[in-house]
Amino acid sequence: MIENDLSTSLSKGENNNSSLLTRNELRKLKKVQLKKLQAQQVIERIEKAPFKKIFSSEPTQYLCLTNICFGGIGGVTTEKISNIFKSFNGYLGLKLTHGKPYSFIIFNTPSDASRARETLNEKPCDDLDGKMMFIEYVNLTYNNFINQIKNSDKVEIPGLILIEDFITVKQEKNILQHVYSTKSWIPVQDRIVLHYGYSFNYDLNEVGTKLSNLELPSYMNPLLEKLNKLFPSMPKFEQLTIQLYPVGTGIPPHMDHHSSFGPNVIAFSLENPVIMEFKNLKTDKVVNIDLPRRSLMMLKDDVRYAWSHAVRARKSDLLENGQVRERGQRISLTLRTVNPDRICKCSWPELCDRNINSKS
Ligand SMILES: O=C(O)CCC(=O)C(=O)O
Repeated sequence: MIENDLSTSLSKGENNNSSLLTRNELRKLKKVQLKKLQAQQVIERIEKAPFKKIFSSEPTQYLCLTNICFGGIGGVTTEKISNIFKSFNGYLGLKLTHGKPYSFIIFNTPSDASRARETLNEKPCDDLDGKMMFIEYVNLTYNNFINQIKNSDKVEIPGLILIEDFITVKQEKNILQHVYSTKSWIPVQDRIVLHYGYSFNYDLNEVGTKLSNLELPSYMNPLLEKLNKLFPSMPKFEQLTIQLYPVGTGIPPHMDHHSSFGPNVIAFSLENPVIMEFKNLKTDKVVNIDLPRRSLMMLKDDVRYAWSHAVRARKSDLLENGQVRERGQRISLTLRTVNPDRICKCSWPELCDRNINSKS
């Protein structure tokens, strides 16, 4: 089936110069076209829609990378892909999908998108270990893709990674069973918390004392294994905080102490979603991000070192589509590494506790 499509597309003259190619070049070209068709067919199958309905032959401002997704070959990350595209004029942002084989790049205008596509499409990419990107224009009438893009392109907080459905339903059930059967909860303001590895000093947002239960609970293992696969260079997490937020409660704006903790802070959301409020401490820009149930949020770079985050204490959240969502009880699991020497070498000295005695 794919071979047939391939011969048709080559004979239709989509590659007009194919008759001038050597046999070796023709073989390579066929291989590339085959991979491209395979990627397209996977999308058609997932979307249950034909290629022509999903993609446009005319440039639009939205590019779809049909064979690139989060955690794919070479450990694709937001940074890797945004580094590739941000040198092009009009680059606005990207949405990597998780669990689906495609991603989106958003440009200001169709001609901006077209310049990037012409440069990168079907060319080996050094930043992706030589892998080629197959790039198509998203059809503006294909709402399933347009909605996914629109939900993501309004704001990008540098360093914030959100992976939906990171935790399976079964894993969530298992974790919740364990968490709810634990007796050693500590009250903090209106919520209750559990600490593993190290305690957490909520007055200073810094690391507390080393605990006797240094091991993280074994129900965390599947999440840690998945994390290691996606981010192989991630160091071992030494501190886990579990928080139970009854409806109406939250956590005040804070930034995890720079010198206590390492460059990556990870928080999982269980049982119910919540809106988290982020504030850029230099510009005061405020951005609300919806953290879905069973998602992973990673804070690194700017958002780790130069933004505060908070869950406002209230009983409902206003969503971007204007709907009000009632809150439900939420459990969060926060993972941190601990800086052994309590020294921070971040690039935000003016916001770093090595320079200011911050009690944020
Ligand atoms: O509830 C959360 O997801 C985040 C908790 C948090 O900000 C923290 O543990 O510092």
